[in-house]
Amino acid sequence: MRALTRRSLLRGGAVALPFGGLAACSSDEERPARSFVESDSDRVAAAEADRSPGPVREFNLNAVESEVDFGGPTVTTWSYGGKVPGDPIRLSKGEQVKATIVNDLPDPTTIHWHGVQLRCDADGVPDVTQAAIAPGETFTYKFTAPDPGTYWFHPHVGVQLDRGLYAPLIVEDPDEPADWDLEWTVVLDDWMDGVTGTPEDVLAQLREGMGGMDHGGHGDMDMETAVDGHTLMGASSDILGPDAGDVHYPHHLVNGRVAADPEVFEADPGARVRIRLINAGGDTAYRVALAGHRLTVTHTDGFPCAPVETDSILVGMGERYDAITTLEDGVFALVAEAEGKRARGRALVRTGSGEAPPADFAPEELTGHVLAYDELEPAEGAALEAREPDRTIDLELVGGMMDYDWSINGRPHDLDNPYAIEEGERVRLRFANGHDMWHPMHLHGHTFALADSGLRKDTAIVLPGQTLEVDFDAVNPGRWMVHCHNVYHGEAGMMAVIGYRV
Ligand SMILES: [Cu+2]
Repeated sequence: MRALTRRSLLRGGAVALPFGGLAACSSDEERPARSFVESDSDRVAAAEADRSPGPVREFNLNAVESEVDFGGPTVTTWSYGGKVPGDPIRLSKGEQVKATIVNDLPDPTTIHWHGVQLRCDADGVPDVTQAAIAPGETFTYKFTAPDPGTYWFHPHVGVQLDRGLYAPLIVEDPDEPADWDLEWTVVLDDWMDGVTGTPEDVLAQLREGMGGMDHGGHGDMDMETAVDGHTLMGASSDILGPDAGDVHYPHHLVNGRVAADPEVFEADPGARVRIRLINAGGDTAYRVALAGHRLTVTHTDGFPCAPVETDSILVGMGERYDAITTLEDGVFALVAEAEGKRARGRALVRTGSGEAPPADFAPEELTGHVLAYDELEPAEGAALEAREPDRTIDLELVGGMMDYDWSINGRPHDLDNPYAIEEGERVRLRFANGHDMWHPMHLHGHTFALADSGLRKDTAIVLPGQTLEVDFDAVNPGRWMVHCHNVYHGEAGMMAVIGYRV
């Protein structure tokens, strides 16, 4: 599909090609790759200098294949340091991450620092911002983390994300008045690796397409789900639509533990806890609730919002929410329901004596109020300045399960023909989804604002039939991925690049 690109031709010296001479280049938005800011350019270095890089904090990461115990099931998988999730990286805003990774995996890998407005050459996208790190090799990422918040990191190679290669990245704000006593980072993940197969097996089956199968899920929301190999059919959701997910996962992990042997968060009754929710899943949105509690949402994708109370929060892949709650006295389940998939993961909160609820316990808050984007607005100081867009880029989300041919604008995985923007512009992305599958769309290197409300996010759910507009300020030169964070949709082709013109 990507046999010979214009970029590779140009690099190979065949510079005499006329514009428009290749079938792939039909729009005036498209230019040879050399017209765009390179990730190792002076412009990228200058943008980094503008961040006034603070003290350097060093971290060592080792991507390894090893056995990992989920509290019952033990699997052989890939992770950072043999732990799932990997150890969190914590630092203060303005400090520099210096993270050295040793790749002891059998395959090349990279690290993408999800949500961080970082220098482009540290963004971890193979063939766009760096060469992938070969097995046995070492690579050092060094970047300033300018904005406080809840972020995370994972590879950007193939479907490696759907193994155990993920960990939180927490950027603290020393100036933030702490309205809580304790913090609890809660990482959600759908798990199949080493149990029913590998993510590569899953992708291979999905790519066979569903032309011969009844995909189901149309209409009847009470329909049972059905499993065929790695494929799950009939996962319908009253929020996400008739197809909430397509992959069958035997486990849903909360902080690397199965529901039968969950993590227990211990605290005193009355403690105020800041929960940092991260969805590291490959194909599962999670509806999260804490039994017996309401949650006050304070941050979306790292950035503060005006606080809103809710019973539960739906978290798409790649999204993060911070929520505060005051703990009651007893034992409570924090449940992550795999939306539409009739399966759950959980952790427990223990502040007093009492029996833990059974592993399949479903808190009533799960069927209470689910937070929606349109209830949220940015906190004071977190909003983008009011401004009309200088440029709008239309990104049509196309494809389907029949041929598993996901793409943006019908150009699967087209990384060599960036959508052009100019530094200093206010850019609007218009995601148009005319199909019955939802997509969590992620932009690298920027935190956009939903055009309707101004809510700051870097990953936003685009519902079936919805057109979602998001705005960002082009203040971070380089080449930046915009893609679906369903790892199988992304790898199948729902990925593009936005490039700053030189
Ligand atoms: Cu998608």
